Amino acid sequence: MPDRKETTQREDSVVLEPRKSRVKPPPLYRVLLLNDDFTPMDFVIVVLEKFFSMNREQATLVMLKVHREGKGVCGIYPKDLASTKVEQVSAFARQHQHPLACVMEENT
Ligand code: TYC
Repeated sequence: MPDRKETTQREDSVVLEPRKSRVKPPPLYRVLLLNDDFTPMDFVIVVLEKFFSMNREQATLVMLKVHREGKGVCGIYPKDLASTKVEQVSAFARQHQHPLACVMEENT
């Protein structure tokens, strides 16, 4: 049995048609920053630039959203990369003695 559906065209050439995949793609994860009363706004902007490749304007908008609404999405990644971002941001915040919290959640 051929692995894919075959169509025989005129002149006997054969086309392999695209077939529906039966596996679902792996889930993606949102990486979020949580608000607190102590981490300086400028530090949060630096985090967003350094770890999430945002420019100053994007970083400022996300920081202000977190400040006003309590949390905000920094990026959406496969599980391993999301987990690495959470670890990197948490370690960086700890080194600078800020309580900034970074978490991940499945992007359902
Ligand atoms: N709320 C902080 C302040 O007023 C700023 C802040 C923003 C802290 C975003 C954490 O994820 C955060 N200095």
